[in-house]
Amino acid sequence: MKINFNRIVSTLGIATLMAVSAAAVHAQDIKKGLTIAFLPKQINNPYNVITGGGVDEAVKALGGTSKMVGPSDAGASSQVSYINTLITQKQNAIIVSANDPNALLPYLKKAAAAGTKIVAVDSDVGEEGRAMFINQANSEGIGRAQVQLMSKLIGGKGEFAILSATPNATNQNTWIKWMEDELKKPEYKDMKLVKVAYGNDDDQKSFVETQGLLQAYPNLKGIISPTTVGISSAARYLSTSPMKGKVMITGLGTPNQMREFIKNGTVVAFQLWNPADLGYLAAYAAGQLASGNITGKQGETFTAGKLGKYTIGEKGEVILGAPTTFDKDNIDKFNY
Ligand code: RAM
Repeated sequence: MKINFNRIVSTLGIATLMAVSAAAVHAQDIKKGLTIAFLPKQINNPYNVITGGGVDEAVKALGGTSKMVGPSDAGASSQVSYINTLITQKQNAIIVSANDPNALLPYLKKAAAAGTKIVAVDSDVGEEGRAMFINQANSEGIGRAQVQLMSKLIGGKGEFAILSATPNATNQNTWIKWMEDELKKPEYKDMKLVKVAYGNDDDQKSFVETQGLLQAYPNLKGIISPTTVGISSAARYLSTSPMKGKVMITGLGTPNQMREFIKNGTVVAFQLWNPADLGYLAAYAAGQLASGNITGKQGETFTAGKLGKYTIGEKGEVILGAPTTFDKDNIDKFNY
């Protein structure tokens, strides 16, 4: 066979040129000196600190400046004053996880009118209040999986309660709605949801609420806590209670906060996604929006650095991926 070296060389040349120009276009695509602020539900929650780390990493990779600002409590209107300050500072984008979507809406609209791109992450503010929502996983899937896990843990039988975050948190309320829907299936006919309690993503309040649930419902077999603050407080309470081993706690927690409770047998299994990846993805979305590369419309695609390419779904939603289930066999593989 005759090898045509000229052809190989020129093909390689074209390929190299294409790669170089693609990289150049990509670099030009991002606005210079981006300013991106992350406003979590509360700043002193390890989950949000990890998410903020992901935001910082991505904004750095985009050549911009990031900061995390927010309240120390997850109260309904405690995020408002921060939005007002960010408007005055003319940030290019705000990434927000809402404690109460209704309380934030007018202020986020004001920010958008002033040219700031709004990306909701973790807990949505509703379509009117943002260009995109970066969801950790499919909300229906998260809700259904929590009930499936609880059913497995208590053998499909008995009373259980939910220990949620704040009463107005969009994410927890959406998940609870799907949990209730899952419970309608015939295979759960012997399981009964007796109460939804709210620990407000406050460690002490969640601890006291756990104690209250165990006292009020002596036949309680389980607690689902779909919040990293709630599940770790509930596990801490249970770990020294005579009900340890008799009541199953599951929900959404960070492996680092839950490790000791898995190891000492208080908790058998729980779930979460990587909060750092969530922040990283949200920051890339914010950077691409602020650079005018996307608008948040369904079907648009964008690249999110090391996480690769994402397509915007219905109502501006982008899903990070499927959650992980942690137990004693895999928990040590995770460090967040
Ligand atoms: C808490 C917050 C957050 C939620 C996680 C699972 O840290 O309520 O919004 O996504 O738990």
